[in-house]
Amino acid sequence: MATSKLFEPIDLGPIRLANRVVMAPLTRSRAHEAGKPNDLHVEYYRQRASAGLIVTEATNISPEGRGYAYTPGIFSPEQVEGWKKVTDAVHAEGGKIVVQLWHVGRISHPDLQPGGALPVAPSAVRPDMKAFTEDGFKDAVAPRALEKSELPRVVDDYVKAAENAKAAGFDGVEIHSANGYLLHQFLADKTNKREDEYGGSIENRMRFPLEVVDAVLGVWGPERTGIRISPVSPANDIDDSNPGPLFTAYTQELSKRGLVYLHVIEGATQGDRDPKGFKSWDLKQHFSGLYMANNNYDRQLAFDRIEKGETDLVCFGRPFIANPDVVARLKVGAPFAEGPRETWYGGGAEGYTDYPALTPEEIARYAA
Ligand code: 8OZ
Repeated sequence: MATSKLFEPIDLGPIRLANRVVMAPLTRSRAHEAGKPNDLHVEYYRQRASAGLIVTEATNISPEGRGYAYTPGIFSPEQVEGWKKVTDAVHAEGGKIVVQLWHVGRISHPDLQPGGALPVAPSAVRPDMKAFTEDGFKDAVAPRALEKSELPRVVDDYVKAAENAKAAGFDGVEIHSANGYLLHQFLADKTNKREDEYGGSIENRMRFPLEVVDAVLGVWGPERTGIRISPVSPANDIDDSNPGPLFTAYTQELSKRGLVYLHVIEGATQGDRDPKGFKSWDLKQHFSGLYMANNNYDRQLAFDRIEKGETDLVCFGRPFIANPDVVARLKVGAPFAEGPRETWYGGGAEGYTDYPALTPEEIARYAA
């Protein structure tokens, strides 16, 4: 049985986490009915409540913010009701759970938009990719650039979602500012070509994301608001010509506002942790709250980075798909089961809620 600080409690603002293992936001596309979490979601998250903290799958703040079939939302009363059952189940197991607030921006498709409208983005730059619709994958289209006069309405959608998150019983929220979605599209110069005060300089490109952050802080306060960034992951055709100064400035602004944690996808998702020598963890020195490291962590690396104080929390993603008991397995050094990719997205219980935890006998055997 390993002893590591990874398994010690830590305070996330006013919330005490039982350990420093975080379940990453994982899109699983099982909300088949109007973006409403159902009984399967309740069971799935309940099974995984031994994580110190669960960050839910990315959750649409508005119909416009939706970019993938079968993803859940937090804009309708029915969705709030569905999430309330999830948070109750996690809390009953002694777990903590925050909801990840998501607007995909240009990573959508008219088939997924109200009235078949174009997806919205800072600028009309078409992503080079396919969108996941209810009729399968379709080529992405050029989005419509948001008018400056519309931006307060989008901010208000975040506020309503944040308020709904309170009604749904979450412990806090994580703002999704990563992986090439709306907020990242404003930050990055490949996708932001605006000529008003929301584009151009770093200060201007940060303006809209920070307006969203400030609005969400108005609902939850800094101690219950975290944020996720991915400074150099090429996900969703995003790129910036100079990510170092951009993400340093952004981190400093977030730090000034006292956000409780900074969740960083270090390097390229499922790839290099420091592509082109960019060490995302250097951002920790610019942030006063807790630092949450993510991307391909294994047990040893998690132990090492926590021990050296290089991270405060370690976020595991894929292991949580096929292992509801990630923490117990990490404690005894048991191997992780692998879940086949075919059941990662869509479908029902298969490959979702049917992965067993280790039995007490198995745990004892690994611990010996
Ligand atoms: C995988 C598939 C669909 C969406 C992200 C929300 O990258 C996602 C996502 C991941 O943050």
